[in-house]
Amino acid sequence: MKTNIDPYKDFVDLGHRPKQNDLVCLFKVHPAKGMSMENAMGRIASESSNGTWAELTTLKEHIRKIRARAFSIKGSYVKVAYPIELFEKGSVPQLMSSVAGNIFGMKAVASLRLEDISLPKAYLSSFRGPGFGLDGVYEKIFKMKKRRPILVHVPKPKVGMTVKEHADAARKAWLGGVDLLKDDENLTNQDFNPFDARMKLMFKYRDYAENETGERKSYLANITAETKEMIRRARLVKELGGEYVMVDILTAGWAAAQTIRDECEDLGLAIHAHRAFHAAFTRNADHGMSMLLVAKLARLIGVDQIHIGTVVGKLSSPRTEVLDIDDEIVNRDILDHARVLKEKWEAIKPVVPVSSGGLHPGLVPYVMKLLGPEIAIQAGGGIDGHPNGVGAGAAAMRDAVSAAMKHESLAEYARHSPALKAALEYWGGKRPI
Ligand code: CAP
Ligand code: MG
Repeated sequence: MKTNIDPYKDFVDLGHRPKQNDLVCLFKVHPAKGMSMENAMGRIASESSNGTWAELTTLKEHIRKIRARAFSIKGSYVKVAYPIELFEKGSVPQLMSSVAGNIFGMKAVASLRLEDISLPKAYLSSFRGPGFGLDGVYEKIFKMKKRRPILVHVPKPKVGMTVKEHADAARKAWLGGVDLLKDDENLTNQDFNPFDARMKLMFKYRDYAENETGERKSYLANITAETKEMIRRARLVKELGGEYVMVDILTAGWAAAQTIRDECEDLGLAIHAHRAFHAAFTRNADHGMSMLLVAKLARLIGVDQIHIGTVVGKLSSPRTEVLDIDDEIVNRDILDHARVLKEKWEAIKPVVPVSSGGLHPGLVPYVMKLLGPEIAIQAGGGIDGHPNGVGAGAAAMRDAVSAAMKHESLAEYARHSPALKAALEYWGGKRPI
């Protein structure tokens, strides 16, 4: 029996007000040629909830009741409210299949970008959030009284070094002043550098560096793999005395990230989220999904650290985007503003913002002024490219952090730091591309 309900118009209601438990999505929409905004909105709300192109004989009132409603248009920005019943709690894959699924390919839109999702408490509370979070990382892992940026080194070349070469670079960087050593995103378990052998030597050298310096040192072991293997690798890291794992959360996938979050709850390990692949769908300002939302979902699942950009480094990360992500992952009460929806994070802990990609000592003050001292600053080439080698590179980065903490200029501080002086002479304030 036909219902005589228009399959698309039924999903637009400009007088609708979202209910307390609704999820609200903010989309940037450019309708296809010849398609009105209202018609495009109806199609987006329909396909991302419980509609399709045809008038359905199977549609009943209880089903219609939980349809999405596009309820606001402001220029290219459209808001859609989704009743919570549409979603499986505690599942980011299901959320993504709904509101970030088929709709990007609809002929009704020339382009479509999912900017943000406002999550009600009833949905938010079905996730754990970070186990450590920002305070846990500072207090439990680093036991730092006065918080300064956590300094991270990513040995370069990214891949190709043997276990011994990699661990030697790590040891020099730790001794030079780096807190955390991080595998690169594409270094996992290759023949030239097998995972298990790397772990054994890295933790041995880590312990040595801790003894030598009297400082806490830690290691971000890249466990990215097929999910069962990731779990095995996380267990090995724990067994060898690690505090963290690193996961390429987007190439591994949302489900894998959730699985690892659960495993790390049992193991008591923190999670560093690398965002490799994000720019494939976040970089186009008119199409795809925002990096802000990637970071928000990562906080929801419960990573403890995530990459957010540098503004001045080698990878594209616009200033407003970096600042908005920083706000979203660090604060508890996010206010509605351009392209960002309000959120109350309730009991979900803040995440450590990670600034990385093309950084060297000369850029440290900019990053610290932008994001403050409670961040992780990473450098690969900015340490291994130092003219006097890895140890000097690490010392120069550490001294740049110390200078910025004391609000002293780098040039001034370099008078007592030959390593920093050499770095400044070599790179100055260069912004790599
Ligand atoms: C940095 C890095 C990081 C990127 C990630 C790299 O190395 O290790 O993976 O910074 O970027 O391989 O590029 P360099 P983002 O210090 O040598 O640039 O944080 O933007 O995701
Ligand atoms: Mg890298």
